[in-house]
Amino acid sequence: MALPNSPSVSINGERLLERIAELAQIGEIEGTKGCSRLAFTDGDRDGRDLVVTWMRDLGLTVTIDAVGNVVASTNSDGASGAVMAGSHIDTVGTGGRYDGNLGVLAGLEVIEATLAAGIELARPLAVAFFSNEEGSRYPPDMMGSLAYVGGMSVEAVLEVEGSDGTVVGEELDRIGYRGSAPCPGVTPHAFVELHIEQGPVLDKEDIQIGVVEGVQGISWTELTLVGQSNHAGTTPMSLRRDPMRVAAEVVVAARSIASEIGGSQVATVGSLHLHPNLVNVVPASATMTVDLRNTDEALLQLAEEQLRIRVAAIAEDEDVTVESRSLARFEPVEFDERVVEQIELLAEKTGLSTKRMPSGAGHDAQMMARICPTGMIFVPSLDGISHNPAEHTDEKDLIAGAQLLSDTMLALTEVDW
Ligand code: HGY
Ligand code: MN
Ligand code: MN
Repeated sequence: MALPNSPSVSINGERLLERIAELAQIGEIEGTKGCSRLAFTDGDRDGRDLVVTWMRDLGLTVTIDAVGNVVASTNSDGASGAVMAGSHIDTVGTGGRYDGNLGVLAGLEVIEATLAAGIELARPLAVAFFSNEEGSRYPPDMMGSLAYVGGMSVEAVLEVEGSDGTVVGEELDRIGYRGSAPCPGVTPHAFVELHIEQGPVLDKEDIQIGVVEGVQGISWTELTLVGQSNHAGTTPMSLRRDPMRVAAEVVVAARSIASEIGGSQVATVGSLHLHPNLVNVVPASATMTVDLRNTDEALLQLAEEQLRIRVAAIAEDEDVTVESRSLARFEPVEFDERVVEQIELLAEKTGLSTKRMPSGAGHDAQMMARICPTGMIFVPSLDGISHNPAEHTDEKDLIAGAQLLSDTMLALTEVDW
């Protein structure tokens, strides 16, 4: 489905790069290019304030919903029926400056360039940033966009307790972003997210654009292992009920499961807390998380089942109890082929090299795909590094991605589904 004469506008790449740099100063991590703006912290609030100011300076209609999702539209009635770009501006604790931020600021740039050129479009344009995409402080990830599409109630979101003991609703009130716009939100005509790949494929294969076909399934589990705290010096090994021994073998088991299943299967133990966490005390308890992902739902379920079986066996052998809590569970998502093809055709028309690929990372687009035709554009991440302050994408790739986002958004204003 090609639209040879769809409207187009040249984005202002310098303005985009300046905004990325200015936003990155908020929560900047000393001595690095990265930033730390965990969801609903003061840094997140300050980042939100800056982007909302840019939105309002453009004369856009800005809505804030009950979980803090922010949508800016060229239509005074809001984003219903608009071609929407978006992503997130919250970061992990050791984040880079492009993860999420690029998609939001590129969407804003497309709108600014289109308004400046005085181009009349058949449909409005909109750009959104969704709350708490990362899920690091408050699980699940993609929390705001999940609520936006009706996958999680506002009430459930507001009562989520974070890893630091704070509660979402109170933090939203504290930073002033518990809005009044309806959630679930209005349905756009289409949604397109520009994002860095965060993996090594495009960089290694020297390809400019990733045409994303879908997002792999995600399973986050928190395990609370309870044994018996005891003296490190006097307790014979045979009498120990040591949750750290169980945790250590769970880490090895998770990696074995990933290598046994192979393919796209990945497994990560990203957080582990011991209590009382003291050098001369056999721990009383260990709390850990296991992140499993696969593009294939059946294989992801197999990985989850294998984890359950092995955790139970190790814990039984150590006489340690296990409490398991699901923090996030999303099945694999496929994007709308009509949007995927549009991105591919426009990239090729521009002379950009492309590769169709799945996304290893979760994204707000995987939620928006539940309510409207959705697609994603990837640009290369140097050495595939992300969720790391050293995250880098070359300026020419950032600008090429934003221009393709613009071409795609404007082309989609002409498409009737
Ligand atoms: O977890 C993820 O994949 C995303 O960064 N929230
Ligand atoms: Mn992201
Ligand atoms: Mn991320």
